Amino acid sequence: MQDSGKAHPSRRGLLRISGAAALLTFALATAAAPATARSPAPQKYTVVMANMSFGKLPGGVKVGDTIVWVNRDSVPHTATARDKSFDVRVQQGQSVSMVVKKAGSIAFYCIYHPAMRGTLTVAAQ
Ligand SMILES: [Cu+2]
Repeated sequence: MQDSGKAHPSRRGLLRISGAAALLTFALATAAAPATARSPAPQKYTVVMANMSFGKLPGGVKVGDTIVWVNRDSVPHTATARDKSFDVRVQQGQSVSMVVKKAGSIAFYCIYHPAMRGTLTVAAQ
């Protein structure tokens, strides 16, 4: 909102301010509908760790979605982002949920088995 810069705005100034408020209200109301339509509910995806590698990585992941890392091996694994944006430890036979916080093309690996690696592509919301 613009500041008129006057302690006692003229009648004309008040009219201008209320006109701006009406325009802003209109802009917010018209912007709200498409924004809602473009933001589907957060999705949940599964990535399997098996046979000492990461399984197929999901496409279409967005910030706010959940990834469930499932470890089907008999040793612990991690999914550790090289940029430190996530670091999930998953014991053998367990699964761990992670909410995706950051957009980008995020390379990750297992700290115990560095040959295990992948790249998760995340879109902004
Ligand atoms: Cu591992």
